[in-house]
Amino acid sequence: MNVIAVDFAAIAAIALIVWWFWLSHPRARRAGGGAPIEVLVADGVYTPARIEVPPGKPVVLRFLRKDPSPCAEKVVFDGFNTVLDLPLDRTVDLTIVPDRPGEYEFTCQMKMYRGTLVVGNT
Ligand SMILES: [Cu+2]
Repeated sequence: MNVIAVDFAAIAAIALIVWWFWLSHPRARRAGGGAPIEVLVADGVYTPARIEVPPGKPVVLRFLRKDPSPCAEKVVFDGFNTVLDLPLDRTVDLTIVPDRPGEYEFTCQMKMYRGTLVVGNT
């Protein structure tokens, strides 16, 4: 390998690191292009636990429950008057159209597992 090729590889690696740590937002998941947002239910948490969506557009949340605890068998969206049954190891889609900006919690029945749907233009 010649020296210039090595330099390009180093620059690409640095760019990737910069993107990963400063420019991407790994803790919050943002909706885009109408693709389902996958939410994993495992070990007592929803991942991602914070989901950002724009208002006025249908959003598909695709829950996959890997947590055998009975606690995980339902997810409750109080702000949308919705309760969803989550069978183990199967995906369940929930389509909602959040028309008002705000933060909406989703939880298990006993509110031990918690997530937030953030509706806004941020
Ligand atoms: Cu619970």
